Amino acid sequence: MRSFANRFVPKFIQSFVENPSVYLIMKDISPFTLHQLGQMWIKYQQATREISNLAILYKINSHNFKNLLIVGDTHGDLNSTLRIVQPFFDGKVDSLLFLGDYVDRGEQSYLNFFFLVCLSIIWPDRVILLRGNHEDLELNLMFGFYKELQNYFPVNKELQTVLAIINAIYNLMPLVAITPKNSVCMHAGIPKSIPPLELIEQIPKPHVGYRLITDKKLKKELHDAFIQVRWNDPIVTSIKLKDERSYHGHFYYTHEEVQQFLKLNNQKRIIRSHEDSRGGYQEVFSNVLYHVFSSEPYFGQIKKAFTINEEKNGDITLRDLDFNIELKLKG
Ligand SMILES: [Mn+2]
Repeated sequence: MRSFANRFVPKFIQSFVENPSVYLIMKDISPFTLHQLGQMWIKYQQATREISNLAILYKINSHNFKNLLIVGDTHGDLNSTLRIVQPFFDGKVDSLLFLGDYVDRGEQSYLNFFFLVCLSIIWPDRVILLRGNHEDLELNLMFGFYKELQNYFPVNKELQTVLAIINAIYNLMPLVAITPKNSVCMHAGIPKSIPPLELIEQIPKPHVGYRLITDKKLKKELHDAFIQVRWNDPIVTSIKLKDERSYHGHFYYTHEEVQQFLKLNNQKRIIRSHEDSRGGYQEVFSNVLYHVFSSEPYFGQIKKAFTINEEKNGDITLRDLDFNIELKLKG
């Protein structure tokens, strides 16, 4: 079992992380008080501050890098999450990178979300949580998380406090991570403008700070990038659909655009999640765009879910949720 870091972590966070499945049976009773949730937000804020650049574009430190596990959408499925994090606790991987969408659709969004936030508080440089399109209160109203929270917090005033805490955490999450083997990881994909990574780095932190940007053109570019890295989908076609809207009402990007983006930013590949219709894994564009989804089973759409493992020696493997090797992608 991975030991807790020396830094001060409240006891309730430690006991939750040590035995999260105990809480799975408490459907309508929150394992945390409002005060504890507030403490989690403060601790998360401190943890993100400790690490440079964590809020927007996180470069995984190649100095300490050994073995990284990249995880797709888990959507309120704590059972899948608990299988996925096991090799981290067993010391088989030393870092976890989650691509977003921790809440909605599944039945345990509340526990799934705070379990991951707690891991990130304890190991801020080893457990990285990117923001997906479902880390958004408006979406949570429609896709289940809000309703689940109402069960835990039936008193409206309390519910509003909890929502404010959750929103504050959403607004601090990084949007893109770069691995030591030059994989650009983000929830959905590249913005329509095919920006340099330096532009993405300028997205305000917390993500609500756009009003402070006076340059109107820049403000729009940054806001578009903030939305589109969490929404845009790849499209397999030779026809360039530059202005075509995707299924989700955002934009498509092509194989050619992925190559352009990688060349511009001197990176090797993109790893993303977001679309359950692509199943647990897909090599969307040969060698340059990999899709991974990590919640199982997922409304009959995904029978088998996967994660991607990047190792120091350059091996990149596709693994199932119990860390068994399915396929060698590179190495
Ligand atoms: Mn998504």
